[in-house]
Amino acid sequence: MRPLYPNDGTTNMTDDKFNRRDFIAAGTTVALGSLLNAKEAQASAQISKDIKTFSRYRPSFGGAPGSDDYLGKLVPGLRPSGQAPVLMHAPDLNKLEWKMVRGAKEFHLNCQVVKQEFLPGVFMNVWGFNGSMPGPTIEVNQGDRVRIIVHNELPEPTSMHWHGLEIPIAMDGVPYLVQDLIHPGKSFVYEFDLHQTGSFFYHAHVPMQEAMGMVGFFIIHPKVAYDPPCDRDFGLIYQNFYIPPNASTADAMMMDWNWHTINGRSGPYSTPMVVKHGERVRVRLLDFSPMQHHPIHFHGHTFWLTGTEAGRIPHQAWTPRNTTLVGVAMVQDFEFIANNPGDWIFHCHMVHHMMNHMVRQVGPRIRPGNTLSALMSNPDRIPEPVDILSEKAMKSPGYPQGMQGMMLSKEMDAQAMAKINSKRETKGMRPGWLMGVEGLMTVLRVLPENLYNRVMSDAHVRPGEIFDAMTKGQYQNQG
Ligand SMILES: [Cu+2]
Repeated sequence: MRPLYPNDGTTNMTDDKFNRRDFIAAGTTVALGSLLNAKEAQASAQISKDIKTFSRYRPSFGGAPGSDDYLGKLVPGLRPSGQAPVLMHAPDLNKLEWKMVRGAKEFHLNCQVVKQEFLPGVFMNVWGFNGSMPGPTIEVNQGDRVRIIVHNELPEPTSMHWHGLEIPIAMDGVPYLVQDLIHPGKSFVYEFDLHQTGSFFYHAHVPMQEAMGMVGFFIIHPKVAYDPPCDRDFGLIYQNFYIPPNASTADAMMMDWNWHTINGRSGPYSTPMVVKHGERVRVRLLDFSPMQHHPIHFHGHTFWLTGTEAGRIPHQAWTPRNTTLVGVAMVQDFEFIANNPGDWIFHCHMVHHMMNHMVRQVGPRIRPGNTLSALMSNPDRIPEPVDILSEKAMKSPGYPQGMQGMMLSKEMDAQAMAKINSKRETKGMRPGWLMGVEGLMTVLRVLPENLYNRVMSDAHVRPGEIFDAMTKGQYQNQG
């Protein structure tokens, strides 16, 4: 075979077998060869550059560990330093409104039984605040004085704790030890000053109420954003519940779980986080599962652990990670430069946490064409379950049990998918993307500016359009 590069000294160009046609072919190869050489040289120069410097627009190493730019550690966002921080966005959750009353930001927190939609059309009875589980976010500033009036609309007494806050003992919310229980129909006024900053949270200080979902974020921002400033700030609360297959009410006494939620929804109903290519992004992870810890993993980027439930970590102690273990009642804040365009999965790595409503051969949700409400409306007619073992693939030894139909019942699929895909945050993702996102999984989308604007506008976007454009590099590369 003729060598690819005739000019590399291994081919005798005066060989008498070398005819005119070969000459033309060789000419083409020479041209192709120099083109390839040029391309290789370019690639080699690029990788040397990517090792030495950090680019906010392409995956890159950024110099020696210990340098400020190493893995983007201290690379600022696109907004300047010295400004107020961006507000936190917890997908699928609201903020708790306040009014200034007698020198304090006054909030009303109503403890309630809540019907929370875990998946489209799948409503679960849990406990929360102001119509939502988890509750709405309290978001304030360092130096504020807050007054939080807690109204108990639950069928039993409660008490509220402000997790991580250094406040006077009478405000700490532990029943009997520091205050009397707040009885149904009664209220209690908590009031205190805030000298801290960070990702804190509030929760009922009654264990079984915690297991029923009674938690919410309590975010305290510094007046001026910490350097390097972030362009985006997200918050995610991880929880799990045991809800028997034929029921819709969480059983808080079970030391087991089969449903998982992020901000009150299961994947793929959790709304993706959408950021612009090149931005600096913070994500605050709070685990408020009753009994389960979550190793949270993020693809395509390396992030820096910059805070805990106790507040900001000094730069010197930040650690780079791809997975971070968030224990019960812990928070991990992390930051990264979104320099790798794509729809990146963002998930707990425990295999059983990447699934929903795990059941075996019981429950209406594995009976094709049946929903819980259909079953409950006609309890005399119990439909046949799916005989998973009659299916060929299921005869393989060790094939996982009951893996089918974990996401949604078949009857609900079309409607549910339409509900999920009608959100602008999901526009242009691959058709069928939601089959790969369940339980404690969500998606963080890093979109180049032109694609970001298309997704976040009202434009109709074809399924797969944005993903295709990213894989084909059809965007302006600012780098
Ligand atoms: Cu987990």
